[in-house]
Amino acid sequence: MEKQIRVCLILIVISLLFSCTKNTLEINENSNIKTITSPGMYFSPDTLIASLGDTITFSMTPTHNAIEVSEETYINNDTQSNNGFSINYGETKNIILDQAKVYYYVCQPHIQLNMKGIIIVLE
Ligand SMILES: [Cu+2]
Repeated sequence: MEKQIRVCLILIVISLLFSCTKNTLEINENSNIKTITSPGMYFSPDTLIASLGDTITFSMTPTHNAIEVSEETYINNDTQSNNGFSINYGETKNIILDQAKVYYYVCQPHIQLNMKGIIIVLE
C-alpha cells in the first residue's frame, strides 16, 4: 500500500514537471526569436530588423565577440563599448531589445575587417 502511494506521488511530481516544461515552450513559441551568428569574419545577418520585445539570440564562435557601441564608434570603426549589451567570445546569449532604435555592435578583434552589425528595432 505504501509503495502504491509513493508511486502515485512520483507520477504527480513528474506530471507537474512536464506541465511546467510545456508552459515554458508555449511562451517561447509566442515570442519572436531571431538569431545572429558568426560564420566567418562577419555577422549573419549583419543587418537585422526586429520588433520591440523580440529576443535576439547571439551565438558566437570562440574567436568573435559582439559589443554594443555608439553610432559614432560604429561609423569610425572603433571598439569602445557604450555599456550596452555584450556577448563574450564563444558565448551564446539571449538579449531582449526594449527600445525602438538602431543598435550598433562590433566584433572587437575584427573591426578592421569590418566585422560589425546593426539591429533595427521597430515599434
Ligand atoms: Cu570577429
